[in-house]
Amino acid sequence: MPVQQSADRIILNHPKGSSAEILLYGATVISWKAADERHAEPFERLFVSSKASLDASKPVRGGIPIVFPCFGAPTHADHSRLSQHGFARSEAWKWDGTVMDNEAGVSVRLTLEPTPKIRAVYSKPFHLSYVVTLAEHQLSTDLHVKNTSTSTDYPPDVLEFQALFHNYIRAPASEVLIHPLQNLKYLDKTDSVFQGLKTETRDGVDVRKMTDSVYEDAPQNYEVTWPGGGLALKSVNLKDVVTWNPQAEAGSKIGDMEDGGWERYVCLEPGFVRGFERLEPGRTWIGQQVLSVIHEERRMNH
Ligand code: TA6
Repeated sequence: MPVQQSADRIILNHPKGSSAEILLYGATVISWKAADERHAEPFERLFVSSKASLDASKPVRGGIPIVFPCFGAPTHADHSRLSQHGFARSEAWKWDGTVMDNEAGVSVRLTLEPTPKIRAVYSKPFHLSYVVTLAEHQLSTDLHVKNTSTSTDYPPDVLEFQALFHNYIRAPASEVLIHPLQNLKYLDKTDSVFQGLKTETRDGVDVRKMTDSVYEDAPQNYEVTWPGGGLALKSVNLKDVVTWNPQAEAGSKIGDMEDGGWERYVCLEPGFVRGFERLEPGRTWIGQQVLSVIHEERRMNH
């Protein structure tokens, strides 16, 4: 069966062998398995900590949590009562059906609307829908944000938000290189002294030391590679990109991080997180990413 449902998750199976698993909690993709030309057997592409809670008690430490409507600690008055990275990753989403089921891909939709619990901390009207599409060697995630305000008051009831896909990519962290980020401006969140923007000088960006960088106005077309493997990531409407690996320094202080977990992933997170997207009443914004398997050993532009 291409789409299987259980009480807490949805499992997608592609006829060519790839698979994906999505928790209703946070609409968090917690598994994506795909083969490549050198490995006929599909294998796991995402990292989920063995200490992660999958019981809806806290956001999942791994997979693809959705960050919405604020990235990091809230900085906008509309988000002031929200916790870090907003509520989308810690709410129960609703199953909304299979969108597509054929050789090209298997695709499902989940939705999230204001609940009493959300309304208690966030007053803006919105409708989120999230489409996850599995192909033989690709996983796509599309977040649709609609401003459902029907207010005719002036000024209009604009929805101001940030959004990001917090991808935990399974990879040997000491060996990954990320391209092409050279010459981009970025905020180095590990530097507590200098809070301005730095310029990336590296051709390939590694995460061998603690890394938490927010790149602005990025190319939306990246490759994460390591000897023997890699993934390509393309995004649409997600102008910024974050690279994160806490290393032992910060990773060992994360309660639900498995021992040495930081050695087994790199986060590459496309988002709209510098400034706020502004959505007028009735309008819909779509942020999309496509993760694709890289088959051969290569580095972008090398
Ligand atoms: O996207 C990077 C980041 O914002 C880091 O600053 C880091 O702390 C991480 O996300 C994880 O956040 P979390 O709230 O999931 O512990």
